[in-house]
Amino acid sequence: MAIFLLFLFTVFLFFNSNILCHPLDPLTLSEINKIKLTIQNSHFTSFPNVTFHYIDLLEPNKNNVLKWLSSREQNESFPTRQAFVVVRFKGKTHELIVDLITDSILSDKVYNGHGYPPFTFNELIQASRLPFKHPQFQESILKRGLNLSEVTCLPLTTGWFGENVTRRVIRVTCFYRQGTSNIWARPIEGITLLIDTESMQVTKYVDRIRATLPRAKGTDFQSPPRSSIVCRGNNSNVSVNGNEVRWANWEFHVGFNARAGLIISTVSVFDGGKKKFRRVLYKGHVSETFVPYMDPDPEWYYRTFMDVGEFGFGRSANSLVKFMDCPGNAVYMDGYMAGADGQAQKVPNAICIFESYAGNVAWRHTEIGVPGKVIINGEAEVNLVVRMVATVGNYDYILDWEFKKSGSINVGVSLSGVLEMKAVNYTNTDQITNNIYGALVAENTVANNHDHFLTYYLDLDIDGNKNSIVKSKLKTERKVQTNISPRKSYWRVVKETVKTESEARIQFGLEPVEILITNPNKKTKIGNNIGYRLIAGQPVISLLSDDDYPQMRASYSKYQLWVTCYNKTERWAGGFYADRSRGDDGLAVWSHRNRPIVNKDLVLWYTVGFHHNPHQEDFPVMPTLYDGFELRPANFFERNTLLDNSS
Ligand SMILES: *[C@@H]1O[C@H](CO)[C@@H](O)[C@H](O)[C@H]1NC(C)=O
Ligand SMILES: *[C@@H]1O[C@H](CO)[C@@H](O)[C@H](O)[C@H]1NC(C)=O
Ligand SMILES: *[C@@H]1O[C@H](CO)[C@@H](O)[C@H](O)[C@H]1NC(C)=O
Ligand SMILES: *[C@@H]1O[C@H](CO)[C@@H](O)[C@H](O)[C@H]1NC(C)=O
Ligand SMILES: *[C@@H]1O[C@H](CO)[C@@H](O)[C@H](O)[C@H]1NC(C)=O
Ligand SMILES: *[C@@H]1O[C@H](CO)[C@@H](O)[C@H](O)[C@H]1NC(C)=O
Ligand SMILES: *[C@@H]1O[C@H](CO)[C@@H](O)[C@H](O)[C@H]1NC(C)=O
Ligand SMILES: *[C@@H]1O[C@H](CO)[C@@H](O)[C@H](O)[C@H]1NC(C)=O
Ligand SMILES: [Cu+2]
Repeated sequence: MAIFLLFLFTVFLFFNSNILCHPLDPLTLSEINKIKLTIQNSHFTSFPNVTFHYIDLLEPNKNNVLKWLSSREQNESFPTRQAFVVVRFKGKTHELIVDLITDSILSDKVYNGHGYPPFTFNELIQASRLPFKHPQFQESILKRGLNLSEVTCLPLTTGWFGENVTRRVIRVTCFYRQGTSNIWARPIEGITLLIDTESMQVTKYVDRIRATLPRAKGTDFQSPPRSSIVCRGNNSNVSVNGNEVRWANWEFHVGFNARAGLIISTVSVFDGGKKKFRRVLYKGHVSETFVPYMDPDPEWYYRTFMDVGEFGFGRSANSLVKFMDCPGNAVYMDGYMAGADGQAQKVPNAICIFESYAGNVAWRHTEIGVPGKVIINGEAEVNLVVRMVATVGNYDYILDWEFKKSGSINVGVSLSGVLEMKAVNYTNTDQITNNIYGALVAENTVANNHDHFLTYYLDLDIDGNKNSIVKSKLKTERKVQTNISPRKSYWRVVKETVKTESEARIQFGLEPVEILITNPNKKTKIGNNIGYRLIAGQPVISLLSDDDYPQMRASYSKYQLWVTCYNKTERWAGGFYADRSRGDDGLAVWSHRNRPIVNKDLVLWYTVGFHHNPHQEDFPVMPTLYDGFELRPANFFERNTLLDNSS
């Protein structure tokens, strides 16, 4: 959770190299600074007390973007260029729409619903410094025989547990740095600090229990640079023009914002048979994450993070490291966002794009049935990967979008980083008699059980806006005519078009079913509906009970797939104001309207999930663990498109 990564990379620039070429281009550095000025010169008279919590492009309407793209040669000006800004002023949350053509505030609405926008970095830093001035905390550290100068405190969002929320608050938890750079491995257990971030004061202090501080030895993960890196030449044949990427048979737009981080949009694939580009995905990105810990103790129960909404993957984006995060042939893009004061900040190299050859086969065949010949043919698989890495406190999420020449898109995440750990007196699993809510991974160190759910927003437009969802169920059939066949069973495909949003909540792994996103208005030459297939990853859903507060806030995590009708404002699965939310905004609420979804503009919401029951190898730092999903053409092309596009 939460933290200060951005500070390492914050650079203030006074020039702007970005030239806008696409209506979905992220806000540039100079645009962000212009927004700040517009708001500064507005009716917020005491500007220094306005804090910026969110700034993002307010996208033009989808139809206008699509119209612009289809006639871009004739039309230079964008449909609109506006920003959506959330500021806090005198204890209230204001939602502003700022027009970037006229430099004016088009609207200013006070938000009175549940939940709050993300904390600013300043708030997080101030909160994490407060314990050091608190006499009871100093005493607690002294009592434990520790040196206050070696203590690091970190802010954690506190969730919602049925209370009437009137103030923004945050928790702070502390660690002992001495002898290690892996601060998470030396938690100072038993202390709870609650901080009112409006007044910046400690409002609750509890020192409840003590546990042996885990030792520093063996916790460090720093190591000399590896020499095993294979440097390949500059063989990427990817064309990056502004934020637009063209590679092999693909063209798409790469965006970035503070909340989602990497955003892929207006994706089209070239059809070598039809000799034209065809649309696949209007927009895709991580919409929300949900990371609930499975420990009901007072120091732990509230750890039920929704990192994207409470903090932001973009705000947690790393400057990618060549040869570690991305190979030598990668090209990079920067990311821009606003600080608490509204000033633009840059994350250099926030995104990398590279051709990837992992030694795999795209297709092959050996034919020996042709008399007098042995025919061997095939193709090596070379893909294009777009990547960003978000480090949200202890965890690192490596987010990949991989485009294949076959027409498939692989989307996935590799988890790495450091576990959240709890200090205990146990030094051996044999001593444990009570429930420790996790696993002993080192002496005096429990790594708590938890989940990771990453919910993707996928506005698919398969060969056009209007799509349907078809379940292809595989049913075992026993009605075999025994007079003509000795077989007793086989499976056949039973296709069902999903009619409504409620029918489209799908839990994988219960029955053999393929999910197709079809365009019911278009068929292949031989009469099949044009479509794409969703190939799901591990079937993982939340196991919390429905009436548990974190589950109410992230109720969408009960199903791995949801489908809703496209609505421009319905984008953040956990609701826009995720901090201290109550689950009254978000995917589950929208889906309960139960709109018809046949031949409509549809949005898929797919959750990549992990139940993380830790093991010793995850300590002191975790080797990557991958899961994801594939969007694969299904009667989209007339045949294997690799044959039509091969050079
Ligand atoms: C800003 O807030 C601080 C603390 O709440 C207050 O003391 C100060 O007067 C405010 N400044 C303005 C210009 O309103
Ligand atoms: C150009 O874009 C503007 C603004 O969206 C629109 O009003 C106009 O009709 C467009 N012109 C053409 C030729 O597409
Ligand atoms: C406490 O830690 C600081 C910083 O590492 C060090 O300079 C100081 O000597 C330590 N104090 C004691 C009493 O060990
Ligand atoms: C929240 O406020 C309502 C209305 O003021 C009150 O009825 C309710 O008891 C309060 N709940 C809690 C948990 O304080
Ligand atoms: C851990 O051991 C210390 C010292 O024996 C004791 O004071 C403390 O209560 C123990 N903590 C727990 C949680 O049992
Ligand atoms: C490799 O690619 C980088 C980034 O596009 C470019 O700056 C560099 O000149 C290229 N080097 C060679 C040897 O082509
Ligand atoms: C690189 O891409 C361009 C345009 O897509 C294409 O014309 C060219 O043949 C490609 N070169 C290689 C070596 O693949
Ligand atoms: C779009 O979604 C918002 C938020 O859920 C809702 O208020 C609005 O009524 C929806 N619009 C339509 C046309 O359904
Ligand atoms: Cu984990």
